[in-house]
This record gives sequence, C-alpha cells and structure tokens, in this order.
Amino acid sequence: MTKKLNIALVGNPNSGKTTVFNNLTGTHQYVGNWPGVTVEKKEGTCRYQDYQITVADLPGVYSLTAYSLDEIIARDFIVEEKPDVVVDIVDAGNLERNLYLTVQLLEMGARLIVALNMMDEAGGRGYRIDLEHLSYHLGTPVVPMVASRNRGTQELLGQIARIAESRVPPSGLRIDYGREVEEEIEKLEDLISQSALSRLYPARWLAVKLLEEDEEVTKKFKEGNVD
Ligand SMILES: Nc1nc2c(ncn2[C@@H]2O[C@H](COP(=O)(O)OP(=O)(O)OP(=O)(O)O)[C@@H](O)[C@H]2O)c(=O)[nH]1
Ligand SMILES: [Mg+2]
Repeated sequence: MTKKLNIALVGNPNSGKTTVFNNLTGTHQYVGNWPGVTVEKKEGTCRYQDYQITVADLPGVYSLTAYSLDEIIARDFIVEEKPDVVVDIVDAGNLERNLYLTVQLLEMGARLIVALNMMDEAGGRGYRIDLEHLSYHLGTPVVPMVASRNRGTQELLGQIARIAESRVPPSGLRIDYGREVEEEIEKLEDLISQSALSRLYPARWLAVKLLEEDEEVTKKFKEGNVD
C-alpha cells in the first residue's frame, strides 16, 4: 500500500535546496505561486519504497524571524502545513552561519533531518566535520551530501522514511536563555497555554517570539487570530 508523506526543503540561500529538490523529484515538478503573493512555489513528487513523497522547495532564508516575505512563507509553511519531515539543507562550508536556522527549526519542534550539503567544498577547504558528534548534539540525523553530483540522495530518502516511521515526537532543542529570560518565558508560556494559538504552535516558541517582539506573532495575539 502506498503511504503518503509531505516533506519540505528549507535552508539558507544558495545552500543547494533546488539541486536537492531536482535530484529527488526529477521531472515530476510543478511550479506555481504561494497563495496571495508572487513568490514562486515549487512542488514535486517522488517515490521511495512504499512512499509517495510530496516535496516543497521553500524560499532560501537565514532565519525564521518575520522580517521578510520569504521568511514568513517558510515559517508559515512549517508551522501551518506541518510537513511530516523538514529537511534542512546546510552548507557544510558555512556551518556556523547555517546552523542558526537549524536551531530555529528545532525550537519550532520540526521533525528535522540535517542534510549537510557541499561536503566537497568543505573538504576542499580542509574542514573535517564530525558527523556523529553533530548529530548527537542536534538530536537529528545528519546526512552528508554533494547534491551537485547527486551524492547522498538515497541516504537522505532512507532517513526520511526512517524518521517518518518513528512515532517518537521530535525532541526539540531547548536553549537555556538564562534565568531572567527563562522566568519571563515561563510566565508567558502559562498565559499562552490557555490561548487557542497554543494548539497550533509550541507555547515556548510563541513565548520566545513575543519576547523578541516578532511582528507576525504579536499580530496573531492581538487579532486573536487562530485560523
Ligand atoms: N560544489 C557544490 N556545489 C553545489 C552543491 N549543491 C549545489 N551546488 C551548486 O550551488 C549553487 C546553488 O544551488 P541551488 O540548488 O540553486 O541553491 P538554492 O539553495 O536552491 O538557492 P536559492 O533558491 O537561491 O536559495 C548551484 O550552482 C549548484 O550547482 C554541492 O554539493 N557542491
Ligand atoms: Mg532554489
């Protein structure tokens, strides 16, 4: 029996998302627009074992604050569509910059796989990345890839299937913001957990966003808008 899966590819601009997307979906692609805006939306499908996988290629973003339309599109897709698996395409040659987004995705409670792309360039620059160590600390699978040479695609699909099968909820990453901030987060979390919004988004994530004065999240609370 065919099982359906929805996955999303996210990552910094130029990290190789579309290359991975093409490797996964080949010619099974369709291009449209995100609802209400003229930003291109690419979706495609692929088959793997018993799975029929729908893949969305999200706009490239450095973070998931709400400063740009691209960030809002990527973030809304992840929190509202709740893809079964989110694949974070990370440029292995720019780990520090790229992992900022990874941490934000983990805080959102996404079921994440880190695709460590551009391993050829990282290797060329002499970087040696301890994949197991990285995977241990992030609490996610880490798949090394060279997407431009179609390397790592099968391993990625294998991890997607494995993660989708596991019924264990994503552990999420809990960053300790220090006592003062944590106290405020806790107070807000209590209030938020009584609101309808907390059914859609993780309460802790909402609390952090409110403290950051994130415009979109603040607006949602003001409007009492839960749909
Ligand atoms: N050396 C190397 N180049 C790669 C690799 N993967 C992708 N590229 C190249 O990197 C460039 C950017 O790749 P894209 O797939 O367009 O990146 P993207 O993340 O979709 O970019 P945006 O949509 O603009 O955010 C292209 O020239 C790719 O051929 C890789 O593993 N190694
Ligand atoms: Mg692209």
